[in-house]
Amino acid sequence: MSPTFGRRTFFRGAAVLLAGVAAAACSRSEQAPPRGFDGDPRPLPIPPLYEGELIDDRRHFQVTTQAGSAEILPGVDTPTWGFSGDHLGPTFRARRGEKVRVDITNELDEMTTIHWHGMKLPAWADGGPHSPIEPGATWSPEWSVDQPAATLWYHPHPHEVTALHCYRGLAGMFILDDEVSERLDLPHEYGVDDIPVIIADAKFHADGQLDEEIDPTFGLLGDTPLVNGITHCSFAATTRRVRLRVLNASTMRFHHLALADARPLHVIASDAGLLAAPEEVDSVLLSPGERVEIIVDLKPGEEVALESVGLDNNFGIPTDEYSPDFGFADQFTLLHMTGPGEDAPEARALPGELDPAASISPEVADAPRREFVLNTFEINGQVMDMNRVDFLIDHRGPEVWTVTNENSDWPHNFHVHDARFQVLGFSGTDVTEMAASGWKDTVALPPGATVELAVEFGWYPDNTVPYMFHCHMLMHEDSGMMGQFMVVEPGERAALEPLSGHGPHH
Ligand SMILES: [Cu+2]
Repeated sequence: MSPTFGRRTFFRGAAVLLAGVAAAACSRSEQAPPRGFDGDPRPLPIPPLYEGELIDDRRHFQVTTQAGSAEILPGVDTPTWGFSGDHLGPTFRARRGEKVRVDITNELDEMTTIHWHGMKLPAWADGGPHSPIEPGATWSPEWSVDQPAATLWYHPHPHEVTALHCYRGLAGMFILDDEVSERLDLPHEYGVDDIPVIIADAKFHADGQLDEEIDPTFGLLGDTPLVNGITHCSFAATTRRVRLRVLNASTMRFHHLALADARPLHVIASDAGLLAAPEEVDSVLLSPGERVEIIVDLKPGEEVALESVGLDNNFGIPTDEYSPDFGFADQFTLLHMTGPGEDAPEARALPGELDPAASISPEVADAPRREFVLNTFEINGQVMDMNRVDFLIDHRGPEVWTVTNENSDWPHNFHVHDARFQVLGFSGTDVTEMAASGWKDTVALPPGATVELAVEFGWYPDNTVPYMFHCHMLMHEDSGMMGQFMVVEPGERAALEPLSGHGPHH
């Protein structure tokens, strides 16, 4: 029996968007489901695992960025971009202590960059807007993995066109392992019981081409959710316990994740690695760029779906006719799951302790403090300028950053490169769904909210190349909601090489 289409699955704008496109498609709920959701679900595609070539203690990876086409919708070829393939990219895997080198050859006909989201690494290797890879060129960053096990990801970061490059399909997962993660009794067989779940969204023209019109308010916010690159899919578990590594790779959409039968989620890891202990929650909110690892136990023959359930509070955004609808009340079935056969061995008790080091808080009583105010496309009243370095960090210790969303009816989030942070607390909002456990690198901000962060940086002093901090709603980032900082030796001044036509617009 195939899983049925849940009552929660509908999209408020679907009736309009689907008019004349899929009017004939049968719908089992009153509202039409997004396009591609009729019929039985297809098997969840699993991006290939890519462990590179280990030579001595150096792991060597090679990828291309290329154009292709993919069957995002069943039976329809949609032009897409991918890494070493048509759409999305392989899942990189490396271990703490290893050196990593990646050769990225750009086979697209325009410049892009590749950024390692969540990685602590030298600024020249970070892949931000200052590291363009021109068509036909190969860029070869190298770094040493020196951070705890985590689910990271990689995606383009060219100034002003990041959203479009990600939307076309350039996104992949980067799993890091370490001694702690390898010792734990957690599902760890990639594609079997350790499953990447890359959530994105799209909007389509009638012919199945991606609709790339960038709305001045919503950017490339899509009406159709995709998991690992396709609509409406199902994972057939062969074990009673699965670990979902969930990445919100959407350019603009937040997802409030829950299981369809409202059973609790067991969260084991946040953006930057394992929690100190599993946390049982009813739901978890992922803003663009955030990750969460959850454990789901499935009985033989059982069916359950991972859903995006609407937020009753609309993330603190007024629901009057003047306020934009960013989709916080939308409900989607993201991924159907079916349980294993009767002969699947019982799962053991979940470890009570995961990574004890994750509970250690940085000492911030005397730490330097900085304030960031987000408003429309500006941070602290300024839009991004690739020739302006906003501040220097010339010490090895943590800092306390206070970030405020000053907009009354826009959501934002905040991501810091070469860093991880703990959320010290939120104020100025009644919304409580923001993911705040453990070490993170991206945090969601409802309208009016202030969040206080204890931030730790990777120490790779370099006064020539900056790191980025920005809103990870990619249309906001592309529109200027980004700034630059450098990590430098004590007392050192910035020596940023001025860019002259070095960006995407030559
Ligand atoms: Cu924003």
